[in-house]
Amino acid sequence: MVQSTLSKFFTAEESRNLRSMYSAGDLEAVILQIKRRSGNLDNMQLNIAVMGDVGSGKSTFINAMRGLRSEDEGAAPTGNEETGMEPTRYPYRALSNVHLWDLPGTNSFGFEINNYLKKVKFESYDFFIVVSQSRFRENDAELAKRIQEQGKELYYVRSKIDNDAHALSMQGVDFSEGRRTILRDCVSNFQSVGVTPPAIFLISSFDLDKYDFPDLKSSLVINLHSIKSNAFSLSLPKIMLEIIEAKIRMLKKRVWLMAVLAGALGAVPVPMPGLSSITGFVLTVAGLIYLQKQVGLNDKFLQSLASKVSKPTSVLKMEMNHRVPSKIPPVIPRVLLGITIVTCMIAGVNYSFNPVTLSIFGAVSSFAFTYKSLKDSLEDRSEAVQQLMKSALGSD
Ligand SMILES: Nc1nc2c(ncn2[C@@H]2O[C@H](COP(=O)(O)OP(=O)(O)OP(=O)(O)O)[C@@H](O)[C@H]2O)c(=O)[nH]1
Ligand SMILES: [Mg+2]
Repeated sequence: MVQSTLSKFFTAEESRNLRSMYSAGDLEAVILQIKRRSGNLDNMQLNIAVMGDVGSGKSTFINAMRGLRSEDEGAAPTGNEETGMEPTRYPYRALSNVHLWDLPGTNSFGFEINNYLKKVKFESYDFFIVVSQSRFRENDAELAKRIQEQGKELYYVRSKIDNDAHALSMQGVDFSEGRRTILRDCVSNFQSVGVTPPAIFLISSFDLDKYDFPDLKSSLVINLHSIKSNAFSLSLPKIMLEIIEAKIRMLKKRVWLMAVLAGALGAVPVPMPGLSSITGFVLTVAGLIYLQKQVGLNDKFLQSLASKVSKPTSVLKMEMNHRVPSKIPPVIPRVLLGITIVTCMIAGVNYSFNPVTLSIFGAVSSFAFTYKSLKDSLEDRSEAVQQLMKSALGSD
């Protein structure tokens, strides 16, 4: 369904170039190219999820947005027509590269919200329109909460307001008075569950010139740029991950090979206790230096990048939320010490141990030590690259 994050912002050729620039070790060029793109998001595809309970009026709303009636060709099926259990995409031609996704009703798969969110791939949408009819529902609040937790925004749409208007007039209540009451009620319901009240629109999908329907459409146009920018910022770690993943996969294989080599060296019977650990340690340090070069994070690089993105190096480092992984992680000396002690103990207390047992111990401990240290370091570094991207391109 929804495309990969990288291809949402870059063409296939640009994506290939970004990956090959990173493989060639030019992390700075990758970051600067992505920064350039952040200034021009016109071609970005924006996915708007239209959510809400079964029958709340989602499909009719999408048709209304697209200027279609239910019976028109290409319109979303509405009412009693069979509605799919898969999200369906409809182009919103009034805004280029914007798609409206008709999602199954929130209660379509039972009432377990996590199950529902997983099924509809909730995280893949950039913006949300939650459609609700006749009264505020628990599900609306829960959805809004989940959306805001992702750092994304939503519009809250009270649909079928023509029915409310009719009911109000039957009771002799002025619509603007009723409208105020509905809005107040929505706001206080959101607040009572700790949700910042979103923009609220009272609409009828049958009266497109009335109520808040025109307002909703123009708000979308006005906010489009900020919605796109927010989506782009939130996507930066994922974009970076997609760029670096091929190289990280390759490096994982190398980590494995280095660990096997350390294990093989550790198996060689040596007269001096602890020597196999030292061999493993030396190999691990060599591996760490290699990973540092390959992943491309060091002080010199950070200084150069900081000047290009106009941010102090210290801020970049801090926001990376990681130590600059140019030093040996503090856990290594401790692990090494532990291994040495254990080796010494085994060798010292049971000096008459059979050499095969000692070889097996040396091989396993060297392998495990090297593998764990390098794997952790690689994971740290790849996460640091993602954080760095966010920090280098994020606003202050
Ligand atoms: N009066 C009135 N009826 C509406 C409005 N919007 C939708 N309806 C009716 O409400 C019923 C359900 O509308 P749908 O658009 O199919 O609702 P849905 O949320 O897509 O339903 P599911 O796909 O089954 O979850 C239909 O009979 C629509 O004609 C509206 O603005 N006013
Ligand atoms: Mg529907």
